[in-house]
Amino acid sequence: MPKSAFVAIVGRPSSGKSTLLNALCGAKVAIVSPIPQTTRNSIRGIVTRPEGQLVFVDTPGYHLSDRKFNKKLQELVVQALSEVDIVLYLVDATRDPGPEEEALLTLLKEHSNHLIIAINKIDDADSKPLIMEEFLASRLKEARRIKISALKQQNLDQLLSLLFELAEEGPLWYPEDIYTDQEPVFRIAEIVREKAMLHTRQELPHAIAVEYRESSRKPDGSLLARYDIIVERDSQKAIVIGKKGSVIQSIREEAEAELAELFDYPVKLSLQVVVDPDWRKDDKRLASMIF
Ligand SMILES: Nc1nc2c(ncn2[C@@H]2O[C@H](COP(=O)(O)OP(=O)(O)OP(=O)(O)O)[C@@H](O)[C@H]2O)c(=O)[nH]1
Ligand SMILES: [Mg+2]
Repeated sequence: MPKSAFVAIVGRPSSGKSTLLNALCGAKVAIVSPIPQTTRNSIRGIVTRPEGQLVFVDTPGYHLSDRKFNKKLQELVVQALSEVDIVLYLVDATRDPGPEEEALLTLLKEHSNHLIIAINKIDDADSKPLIMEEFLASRLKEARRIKISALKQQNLDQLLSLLFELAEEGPLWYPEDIYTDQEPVFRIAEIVREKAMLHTRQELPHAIAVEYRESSRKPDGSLLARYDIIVERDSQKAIVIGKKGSVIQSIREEAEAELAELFDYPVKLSLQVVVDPDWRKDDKRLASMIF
C-alpha cells in the first residue's frame, strides 16, 4: 500500500514557502517574489514518489494585521491547518524570530504530533540556523527539525523522507503525472500578478490584484485571455502602464513567455488597468479572489 498525506506549508511572509513548493514539485506551481504576502490562496502542489503521494498546500504568509484583507489570508492558514494530515512549518533563518513566529507557535501547538519544522535559507550568508534551532527546540520540542535551502534545493530529499515517515498508508489522490490542480485561468492570473508585482516592487506591489475577464480559443489553438490589473489609485495606474505603455508591455511579454513554458498551447494576453480604491475592503471581490 502506498502512503499519502495532505501537507500544509505554513510560515511567516517571505520565509520561502512557495519557492519550496515549486522545488518539491519540480515545476512552477506558485508565484514567488521578494515581496511579503505574495501568496494569497491555498495552492496545491502534488509530489508522487515510489513511497506514495504528498499533496502540499501552500498558504499565505502568516502576517499579524487587523485589516480585512490580511485577516482573510490568516483565515486561510487556519483553515489549511485544520484540513491536513501533516504541517510543515517553514522558518526563515535569516531573520530573528518575531511576533509572527510567536503567533504561529501558538497556532501550531495543537499540531505538534504531526509537525515538521524546516529551517530555510541556510545557503544565505546571513542565516543563523543554530539560533533559530535553539529557539524552536525550546518551544516545540516534539517536532522534527531539518535545515534546508529551498532556493538551492539542499536537503529536500531528506525533507521528503521525513514527511513520508509521518504519512500513513492511503490512496493516491491525483494521477501520478499531475503536479497541481489549479485551473489555467487562475494560474495565468497569478503569473500576470507576479510580473506586475516585480515591475512595481518599490511602489505598489500590495495594491495589485489581477482579475479574469474572458477568454476564447483561436482556430490555431492559442488562447486569447483578457485580465484586469486592479490598482487602488490613478497614480498607481500610471506606474503600471509606464511611459508609452512600456511597463504593461513588459508585464504582458514576460507573462506570455513564462506561460509558453507552462502550457502546451500559446496564451496571448490582453491586459487592462482598472482603478478600484476599495478592492482590499470589498467582501465580494475578496471572496472571489481569496480561496
Ligand atoms: N537565499 C535564499 N532565499 C530564498 C530561499 N527560499 C526562498 N528564498 C527567497 O525568499 C523570497 C520569498 O520567497 P517566497 O517563496 O515567495 O516566500 P513565501 O514564503 O511564499 O512568501 P509569501 O507568499 O509572501 O508568504 C524570494 O526572494 C525567494 O527567492 C532559500 O532557500 N534561500
Ligand atoms: Mg508564497
